[in-house]
Amino acid sequence: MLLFYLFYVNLLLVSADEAKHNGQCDLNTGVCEDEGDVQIRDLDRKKLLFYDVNPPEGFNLRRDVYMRFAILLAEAQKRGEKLDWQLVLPPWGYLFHWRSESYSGNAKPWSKFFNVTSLGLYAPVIELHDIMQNSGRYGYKIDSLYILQNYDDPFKNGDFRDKWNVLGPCEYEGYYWGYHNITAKRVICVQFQGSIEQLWEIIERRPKDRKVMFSHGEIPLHSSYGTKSFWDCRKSMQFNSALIEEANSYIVKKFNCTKTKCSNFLSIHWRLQDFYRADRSTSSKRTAEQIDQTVRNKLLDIQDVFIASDGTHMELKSLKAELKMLGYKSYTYVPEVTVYTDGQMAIIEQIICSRSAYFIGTHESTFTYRIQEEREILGFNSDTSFNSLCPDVGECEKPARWTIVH
Ligand SMILES: Nc1nc2c(ncn2[C@@H]2O[C@H](COP(=O)(O)OP(=O)(O)OP(=O)(O)O)[C@@H](O)[C@H]2O)c(=O)[nH]1
Ligand SMILES: *[C@@H]1O[C@H](CO)[C@@H](O)[C@H](O)[C@H]1NC(C)=O
Ligand SMILES: *[C@@H]1O[C@H](CO)[C@@H](O)[C@H](O)[C@H]1NC(C)=O
Ligand SMILES: *[C@@H]1O[C@H](CO)[C@@H](O)[C@H](O)[C@H]1NC(C)=O
Ligand SMILES: [Mg+2]
Repeated sequence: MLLFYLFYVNLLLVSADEAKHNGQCDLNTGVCEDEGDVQIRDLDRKKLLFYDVNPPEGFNLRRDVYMRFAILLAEAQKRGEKLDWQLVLPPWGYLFHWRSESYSGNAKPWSKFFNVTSLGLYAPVIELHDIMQNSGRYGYKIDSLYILQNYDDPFKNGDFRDKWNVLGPCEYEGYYWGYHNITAKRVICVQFQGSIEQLWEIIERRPKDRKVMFSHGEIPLHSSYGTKSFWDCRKSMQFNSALIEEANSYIVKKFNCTKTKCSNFLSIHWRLQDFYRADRSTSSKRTAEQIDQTVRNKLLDIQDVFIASDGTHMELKSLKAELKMLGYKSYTYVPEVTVYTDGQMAIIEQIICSRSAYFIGTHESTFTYRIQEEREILGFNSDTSFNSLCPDVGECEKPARWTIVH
């Protein structure tokens, strides 16, 4: 096929009087590849694993989906298998929560949020734009795109077990992260449940495939949640250094703390907006009261409270007023320069929370989970991290403790 292609192109070349080029040339424009394009062939020798995630999922769940794929690949390579595979980092398109960002269609690379070098020390990763820059002028074709779907009845016969089942060719309704020039040679729907390790079985259906994509990457589950590999991967997810610097300087300025683990402020993650539900949410009054109870019960020598929240201006004003009445000084992160995007500001707030003496999060929020993990990595006593606000009404559940494994 490739031979035929080159031959055909060369014929065209000759007729276009551009015989001096030996590489590939665009059939429409007659433009021939330059030296940079030679890298494509190197990339072509790599096998690439792509995935996308259900559009409504937020940033912090997506971080967990990344970990499932990164661990899948890293674990295989530790066994000496799949050494020629790389994981393509799916750029960050428009997310529901990023309100102030107009949807420009420009998906953001991972490097805006994370240190990709550090990710790469755990698993072989590559940013999508790095592939596209080298994709030549022919657009980009994925060999097989598998669209994962849940089973209608995951607990059939009372047990949830690993399984998958090919349904057949179907349509992709996604948008390839906004890249109009990516297509797939074949699109296949697959019912799937259970461990992500099963993806290798699906890939092995077509051993010649070099570029394989899974849509709905959130469906396969961790095969080893909370294990050492889980934490090794989690540790490699270092944030972009400019965001860390920004959080550092905020912490120095507001709390005069230069240590990693600060002792003089408490932080909370007060999740509202789409999370709000009468039997799950905590009012500003009850939030302030719980902070005060914590400080008293734990005998913390703290007057400063950092608030991370997606609440409205009014909600925050109300919480700050409640805290003031109880004798606390409260802080929110407001950037001095508007160079940071919504997603980046959320990370800066997470970093600040991860360094406070004590943290209280929102029950069942993945934004909170990521802060708790960060605190485990920094070596805080778990008692200071796995706490969540009790809702005004209803039961007050204790958060699960996923403590670090070294
Ligand atoms: N700046 C800021 N943004 C927040 C905060 N809490 C939530 N957000 C925004 O809302 C998004 C949270 O959505 P997710 O990442 O899905 O996390 P979650 O909604 O808390 O958790 P799940 O929906 O249970 O997965 C973040 O990425 C932010 O954009 C906060 O404290 N500060
Ligand atoms: C990214 O992470 C690597 C590995 O931990 C580190 O050596 C490097 O300094 C980091 N880059 C930046 C810009 O901080
Ligand atoms: C595909 O599109 C992206 C931007 O959407 C562009 O950067 C890239 O050069 C294009 N590649 C090809 C092969 O057309
Ligand atoms: C900041 O902390 C240092 C010790 O870590 C202390 O010497 C200094 O007085 C503090 N500054 C303020 C303004 O509190
Ligand atoms: Mg969410």
